[in-house]
Amino acid sequence: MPVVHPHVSVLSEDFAADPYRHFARLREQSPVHYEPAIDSYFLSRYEDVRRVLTDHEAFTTETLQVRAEPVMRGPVLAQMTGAEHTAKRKIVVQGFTGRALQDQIRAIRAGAAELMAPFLARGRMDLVNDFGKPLAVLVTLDVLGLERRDWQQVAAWHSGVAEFITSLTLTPERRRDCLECAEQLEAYLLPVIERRRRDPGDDLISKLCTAEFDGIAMSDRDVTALIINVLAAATEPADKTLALLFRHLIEHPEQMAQVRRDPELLTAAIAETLRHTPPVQLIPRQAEGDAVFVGTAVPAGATVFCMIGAANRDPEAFTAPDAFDIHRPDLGTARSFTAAAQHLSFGAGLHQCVGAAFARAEIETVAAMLLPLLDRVRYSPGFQYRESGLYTRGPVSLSLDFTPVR
Ligand code: 2IO
Repeated sequence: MPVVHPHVSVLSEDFAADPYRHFARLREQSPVHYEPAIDSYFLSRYEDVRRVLTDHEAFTTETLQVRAEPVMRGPVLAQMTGAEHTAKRKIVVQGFTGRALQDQIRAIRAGAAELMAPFLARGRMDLVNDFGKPLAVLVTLDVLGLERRDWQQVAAWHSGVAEFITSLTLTPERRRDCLECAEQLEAYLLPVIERRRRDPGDDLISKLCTAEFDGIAMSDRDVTALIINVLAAATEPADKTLALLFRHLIEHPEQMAQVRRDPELLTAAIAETLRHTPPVQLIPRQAEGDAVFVGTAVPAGATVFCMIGAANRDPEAFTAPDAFDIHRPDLGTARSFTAAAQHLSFGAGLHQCVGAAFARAEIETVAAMLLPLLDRVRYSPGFQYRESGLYTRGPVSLSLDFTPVR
């Protein structure tokens, strides 16, 4: 029987209010923490998390069949293995690097400029709700080649899909609503896919429709799942990362001043934001066989959640891990968006985030535009900082006052 620690439940309100307060105790006293209510194990040590993510044969992504496929309407990239995975991953990587990425950066600039314009003269903006969330959806629509004018509808369907994949528990009613969102999104996408097959353009959907691997093209179901996968993965963490970056820089005025003076430091600030407060806090895997961690056994078939926030704060991996420090020598900024990253915020191993370079470009582009325009940026009077989410986590809002720059 697994040991249950009644004093710390990952599902408690206390944990949800501030997970970071519990990480040290979990790593030290319950590094393989079992939650009976959802029959899952939570790993919090850096070494264990890295092992699970990199040993993709012992810890598979099969759990996504129930955690993602119902709303993705088909298999996503992370579920695939072998030759199929290699080929389809290559196609998606191509859609997010090189010339495609250069075009995307132009679209990000244009979208960001348009969205921030009405707030600049006012000297007040909620970085999450006024700016980050709509921007994340608009940018993703541009990348996919979907109509910008449908953004509110797509955003609404997306939140149902995101709720499904990022919930540890769902009531039957919420589950039904989420599935309904996914079905409507699928119905919206199918005619688009049909049109792109006939008349492809430069966008990612066209690439997915026309790409071939070993002479086999992707089915409508494959393309649908990959579109919804990209929609969720590019939208859900984006506003959170941007807001967390500004939160850290406001809380550390000396580091804010350094980044303003030397914009080259922005990359390090984003990498440290990802390490310190990862927007994706949990990555699920399924144990293929019986496994043992620091003396605790995990049975074959068990669901194992990698706690990214806890692993990134492990003193065995980073010195003074709770400090936000863009100059930390163990961050390895240059590697932070590649397979050699020290932090685990993009995962690790075979299924490491395909969008890491895109994510970096997006946050860097937008933050570099915002910083010079938000002079003396600070929290609005009476603003109370609050985060939400266990799976993906970020500020509920970030109301900022600033001196408009003419
Ligand atoms: C549906 C949490 C949005 C991914 C999942 C299989 C998506 C997969 C992730 C991230 C971010 C999501 N998992 N990106 O954790 O593609």
